[in-house]
Amino acid sequence: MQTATTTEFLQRIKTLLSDHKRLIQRPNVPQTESNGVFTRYQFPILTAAHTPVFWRYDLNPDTNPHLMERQGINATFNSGALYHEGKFLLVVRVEGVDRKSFFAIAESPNGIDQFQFWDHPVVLPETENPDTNVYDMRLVKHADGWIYGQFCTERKDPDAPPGDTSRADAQAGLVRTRDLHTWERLPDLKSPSSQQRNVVLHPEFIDGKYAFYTRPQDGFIEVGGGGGIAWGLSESINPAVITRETIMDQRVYHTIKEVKNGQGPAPIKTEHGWLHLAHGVRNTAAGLRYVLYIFMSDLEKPWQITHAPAGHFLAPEGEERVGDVSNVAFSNGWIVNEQGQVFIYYGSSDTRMHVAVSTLEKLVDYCLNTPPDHFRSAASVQTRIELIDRNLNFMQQHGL
Ligand code: M1P
Repeated sequence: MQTATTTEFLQRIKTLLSDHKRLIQRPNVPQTESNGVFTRYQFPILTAAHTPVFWRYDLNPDTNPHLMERQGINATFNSGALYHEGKFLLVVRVEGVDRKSFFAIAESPNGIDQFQFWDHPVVLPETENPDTNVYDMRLVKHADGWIYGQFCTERKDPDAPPGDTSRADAQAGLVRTRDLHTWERLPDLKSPSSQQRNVVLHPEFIDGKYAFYTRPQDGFIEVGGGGGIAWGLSESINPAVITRETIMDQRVYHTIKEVKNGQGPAPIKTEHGWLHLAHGVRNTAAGLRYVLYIFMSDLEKPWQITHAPAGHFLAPEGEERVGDVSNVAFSNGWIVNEQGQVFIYYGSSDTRMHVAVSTLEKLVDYCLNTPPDHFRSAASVQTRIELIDRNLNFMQQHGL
């Protein structure tokens, strides 16, 4: 027979579970305002509160009589994405209160709500040099038949002077899987750069080789002289070794990618070229500002950019602007469905996940027909005056 205390304890668990279920099942709704390029959805699709109750609480009254959260979750953000067997899957960067990130799969039937975590996080095999922290996985279905995960593996910099407990070394970790349950760890990518982050595998072979978008950097935070999205080829994937990196999208003074940039998810193939989503970073008096931008590269030569709209495509707004690292929009996952809808998954301020929805047709149009950057205020004014004059004529003709 259950005692009154046990009954009360079980009732508290039931309340936790039903609150959680209500959160997961809350329908998401498109925001009423849209800039015509994409539509944001009103609610974050994943927050720390979306992680299962049984990941955080010890549910046994003998070992946790106060029903306390024993292993809190701090954030759920920067997720890779894959449409697999009819499901929208995110490989989420989950960060515990212990500051360690790990990966966990959340699935949704429609890509905009009901994201539910699988019962267990991903068990990521380690190399002989264990990762201290892992984050920001990109998922790529490659032409070779495997699903690859590329992520940042971070370890303490072995050359850090004594007493420097924050200097880190970032490299590109690689795993592969066929079912997203069992993962094979491959050696970390070797490249000419001392550090790497935001490394993404191109989904097709190029001249029979594996191709990578990389982000060479000199230090853990500063990219130093090596900044920009780069391109490199590797004869094999096990191990992946790039001997030559060429910058294909460089940082530029007084733009949204002045300080650094990085490839987002793997590009999407369209009849007009490869469609890319990336993040650009600039400095402000309030710290770094991360925004998303889009560009297109040549179908045969994906390292050659053909169209580059000026400025940001999506910037953090409203609650997205506030979090553990404020003023950050970051994306490493997007999905195209059979109807050509594009689900853009982005993390805000290193805290939560959102979705914005567009279509391939709109994104290609945005890419091909948005004016490029002319890098000077006077040139920007000129480009805008051309638009204004065309519009004033149109309005006059149509009695607007
Ligand atoms: O904190 C903002 C972002 O910082 C890093 O991005 P980048 O390598 O371009 O500086 C990453 O750690 C990313 O996860 C994070 O969102």
